[in-house]
Amino acid sequence: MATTKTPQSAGKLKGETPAKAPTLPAGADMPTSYAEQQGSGGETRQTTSDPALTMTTQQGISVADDQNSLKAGPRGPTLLEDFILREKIFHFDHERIPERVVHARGYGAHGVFELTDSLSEYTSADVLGTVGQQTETFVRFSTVAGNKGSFDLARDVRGFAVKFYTRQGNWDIVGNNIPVFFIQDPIKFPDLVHAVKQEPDRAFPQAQSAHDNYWDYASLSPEAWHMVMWQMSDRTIPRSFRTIEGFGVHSFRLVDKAGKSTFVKFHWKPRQGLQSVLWNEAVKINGADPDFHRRDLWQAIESGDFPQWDLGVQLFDQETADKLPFDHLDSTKLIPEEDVPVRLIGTLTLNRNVDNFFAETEQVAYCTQNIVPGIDFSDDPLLHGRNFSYLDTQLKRLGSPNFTHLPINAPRCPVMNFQQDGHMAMRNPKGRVNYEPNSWGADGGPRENPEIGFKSFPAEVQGTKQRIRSETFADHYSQARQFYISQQKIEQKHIGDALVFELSKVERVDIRARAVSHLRNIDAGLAATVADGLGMDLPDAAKAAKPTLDLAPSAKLSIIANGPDSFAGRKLGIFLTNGSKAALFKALTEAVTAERAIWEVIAPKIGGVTLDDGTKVAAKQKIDGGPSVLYDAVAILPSAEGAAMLAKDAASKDFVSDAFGHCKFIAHSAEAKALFDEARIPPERDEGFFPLADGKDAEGFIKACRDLRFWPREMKVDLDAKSVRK
Ligand code: HDE
Repeated sequence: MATTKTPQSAGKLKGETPAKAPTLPAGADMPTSYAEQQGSGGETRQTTSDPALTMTTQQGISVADDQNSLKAGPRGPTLLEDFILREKIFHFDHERIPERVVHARGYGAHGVFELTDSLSEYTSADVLGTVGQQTETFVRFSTVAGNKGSFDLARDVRGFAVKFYTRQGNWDIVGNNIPVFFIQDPIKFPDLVHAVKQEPDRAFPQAQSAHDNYWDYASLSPEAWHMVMWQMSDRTIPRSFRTIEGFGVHSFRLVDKAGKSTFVKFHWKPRQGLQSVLWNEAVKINGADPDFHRRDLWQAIESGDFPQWDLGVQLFDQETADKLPFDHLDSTKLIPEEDVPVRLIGTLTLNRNVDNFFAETEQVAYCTQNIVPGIDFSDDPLLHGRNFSYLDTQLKRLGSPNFTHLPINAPRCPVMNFQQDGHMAMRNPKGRVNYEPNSWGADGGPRENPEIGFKSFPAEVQGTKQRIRSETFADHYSQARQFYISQQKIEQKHIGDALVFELSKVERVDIRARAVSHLRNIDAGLAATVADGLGMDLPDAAKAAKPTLDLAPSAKLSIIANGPDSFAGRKLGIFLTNGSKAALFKALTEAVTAERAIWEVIAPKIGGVTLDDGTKVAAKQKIDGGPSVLYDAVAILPSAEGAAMLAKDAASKDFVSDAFGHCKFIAHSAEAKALFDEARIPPERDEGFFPLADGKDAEGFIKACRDLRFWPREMKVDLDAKSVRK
């Protein structure tokens, strides 16, 4: 008897009568596709009589029972003959692929890139040529040091990797949210990564640089200190993936049709503005919602609030490069925007969440070597190391040279060559010819195309073979100082706080001292602040290969100077109790919605509250699960009775005192006073507090929230603020 299956009748053998659906008790809610019954173990069994819904093995054999393995007698032993059990467990045992060595924790989304300004004058790349052209993209954001299951708000660099599926093949910009890197030579990368990840004997700390090994390495590596300054800034605790910049870091080349080359650095500028959280907040968010960043991105896209970035380019020629006070091939340096302006040429919009995290986000394989005709590499040695590493790592992680056959990695343009076979090959050419040159004429398969094929820029190279670092890479502190003096006062304070925090976790005193010795070459005030914060004497300055230059500050390096101009896309937490004023709640939610921001209700019980006019409002969070760290600003609107009750509740008091300590804008009803008093909020309210009496107050409050925080408060609530440099 023929037993072949068609896709339409998958699961059903021809000529077979489907089993009868079991009957449910009268009145039971009968699902259309399956019936429910109790299994012999008391569990719910869901069976179907629809062949199209019938479960099968990987070989397509219909499964009658997925809850009980085949046993000799009801109490076993289990029989080896049970191929259904063995196949299911076998597949489960092999579900994991190795996580990425670095950037293991990440989150991806699909999007589209639209060109708004043509670069055809500089490059033959099709993707950068025609204004209005749209190119499909896939973006993956990540942290670097933590394992796949680590928390989102680690103090860490964020990866910002973009794959463009262009008509000329895949182009990847595998960048970070920081424009420079820790090291100048790829041979150092394994040591850097070993040093920052968990210490090998004890396997902790997870996802943090605050430990001896990291600071031992950094303090022995002067080239790392520009990046260390960025790492200790609030750039490494972003509010959202939506609020980070992206940088290609290295110089690349654009090459025009005539073969002329122009250097280029790539930038992603978030339309949402730069935003970060405070360190104490980050620590608490990690406990309250370890998935804070992925949830935020997923929710924004799911609700249609698509995040956008402008792609910017810094274009410069060799002559300009020669005038810079450092070498643009050194990845520990950036080119200030004041020296070479960023030209915005297109917009990236993330508009679709993945259907399957594993298939897309986990299996996407970015490679710095993925460039298209019209784009080429510079001589940056770090980039050359990466060009080897990314291809190599995909073989380990994805297990086959055919990783480009996976839908997330497959180019959207034709792929034709004579590479063949290998594990899991999906793209298998037909025909007799699998080599070239061949003389099979029209049946001979793809041919080279000297006209449009990729040609490397014919840069002249010469030199003696040697293991040496260029003298032009030797200034390690000037740009570190420039970064520090470009920060606003409160940002400088945060850098000092972060250094003190991290070095306080370092056990060896000599490592702490060696770290501070570098700060002396960067900024005397910062070095003094950190030494004081650590309770140690100021060490001698580290030996510098070159004197530190006084470069002009660059406003583009500050987060606060490049923040958002509205509260759009951010989240207000509204804390309600029974009897809260309906008029205030209504005015507030209207003002938030008008600003294109979102709000969430927190209440003593998840079932919600009844307002003073009898309206019932559902809660999104019960107070214990919705601490104020999950919100950008808060409104505390209890009734008098509610406030008296909350004043006795630890979680409610934490909600208020954290919002206060984290410098949030706080709207409140007059009745909230009882709670504020118990939470020991100072009775004199600063200008970050907004008493709400009517709808107009609500608008004023939301307008104030456009600023990230009420920063003047931080100087009052933080003991370390005393030591901030005047
Ligand atoms: Fe990476 N890096 N990297 N890196 N990197 C990887 O590739 C490497 C560097 C960056 O979301 C790995 O597919 C070397 C700089 C991102 O999938 C690996 C060196 C920058 C991602 C690797 C560097 C980055 C990675 C691990 C020094 C910013 C995540 C898994 C020469 C410009 C991409 C993988 C994603 C991932 C090697 C330095 C960014 C091991 C050898 C500089 C965003 O191949």
